[in-house]
Amino acid sequence: DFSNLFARDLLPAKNGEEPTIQFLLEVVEILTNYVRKTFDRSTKVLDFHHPHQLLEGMEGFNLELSDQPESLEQILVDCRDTLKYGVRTGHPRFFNQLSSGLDIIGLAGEWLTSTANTNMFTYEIAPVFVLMEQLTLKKMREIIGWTNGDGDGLFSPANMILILYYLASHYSIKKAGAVLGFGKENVILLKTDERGRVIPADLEAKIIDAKQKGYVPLFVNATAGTTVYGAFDPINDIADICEKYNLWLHVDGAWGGGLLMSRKHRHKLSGIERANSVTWNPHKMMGVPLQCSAILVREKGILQGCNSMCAGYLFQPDKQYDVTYDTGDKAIQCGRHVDIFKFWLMWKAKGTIGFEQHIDRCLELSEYLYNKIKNREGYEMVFEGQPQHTNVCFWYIPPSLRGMPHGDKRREKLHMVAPKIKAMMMECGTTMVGYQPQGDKVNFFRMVVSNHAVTKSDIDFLIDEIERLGHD
Ligand code: ABU
Repeated sequence: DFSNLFARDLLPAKNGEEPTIQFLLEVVEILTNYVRKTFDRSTKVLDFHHPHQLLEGMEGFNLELSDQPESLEQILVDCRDTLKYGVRTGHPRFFNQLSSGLDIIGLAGEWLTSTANTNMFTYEIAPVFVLMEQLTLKKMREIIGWTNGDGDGLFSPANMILILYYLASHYSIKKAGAVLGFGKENVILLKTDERGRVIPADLEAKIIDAKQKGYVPLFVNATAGTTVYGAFDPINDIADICEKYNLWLHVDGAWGGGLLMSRKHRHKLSGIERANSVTWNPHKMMGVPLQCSAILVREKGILQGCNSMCAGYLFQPDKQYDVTYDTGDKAIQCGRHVDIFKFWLMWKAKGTIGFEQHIDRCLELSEYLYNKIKNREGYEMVFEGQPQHTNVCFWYIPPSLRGMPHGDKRREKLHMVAPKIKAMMMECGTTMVGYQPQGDKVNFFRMVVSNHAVTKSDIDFLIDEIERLGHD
């Protein structure tokens, strides 16, 4: 009975050991129940409520903060309800985001990380985690193809760390241009082909144009796995141009970097070893719990050189150990969360081979979806041909629009279809998939697979659900 117990009764309180253990066991039961149900397809993906409903308070669950402490019983209710009204991103029918799934080893790693509750900035308080990070980053650099895995890196949300100028890419690059003081107008967008891949000739033309205007181009971002189309830019062609004009080449492999683990698919990133820097987010395609985002650079010492502020109270040079293991001065922030342990633990538990199997399987599942719908009545693909990544982009055409001539009226109506179906999916709680417009294309569905729990039956379910909800 926790109704008469409060946080003050837990450790470090005198006699706090027993209630602490009992309380934590209750929490573990809540979490393990949640985990069990996440993989149970009869459980909904979400129990949707509008913001005003949650803010007004649900029965027994009030988001308002109070002056007086709540009992541990209420705290346990708060834990249960927080999960109840959230979204099960590990559910096999959650396809909404590039990061999805619930890896049990990764979860254990995250729990351990929170228990250790330390900070990555110095070896003195995170000796094991700092070494794990260094070894894992070296392994990733070897996989990229940099000689001996030399270079540097950090697990830290990444694109902002780099100096930015040219792109055809994720909006974070444009945002970084603004934050870093270059200005959005100095971030130049490149033309892409119908599949969303940069056209190298356009890059070269824009470099020449910028130089003629007296600007100094310095940075090119190539994307390996764009967010919507899953497109891979031709890195070798872009690298040739960067070498010719002496520009820094960054490869944003946040989404597509995971394919480096697959002997079958890594050719899509061919040329990545020529990059000066790479972003690679294991929390996306590799199923590592959020957040786990690596920035890797080929030149050793450059992170320290760019970011070091030598804060004397943290990075004393006269410590008794090799202070090059104090990684904090390389980062743009001070405190840094331990993102490495869950990834390192998963790598230990699966082996490199396990990640390869995961990647290959996700790609096979999206191929299954593509083959299922490419000629199916009521579907139109957004671009021709097999997708490069797991992104399958398509329109669902409800029966009432199928005979309608192409033109503004049809476009207007089609634009409303995906949001309407998505809203119904969320109200029913059965599945979630993303949609968006892109350029002159009206709203379409973007299906992605990165969750190791997904099977062909879940892909079939999604299609059945779209047709059930979209049947007018
Ligand atoms: N970093 C972009 C992720 C967007 C998405 O999950 O769709």
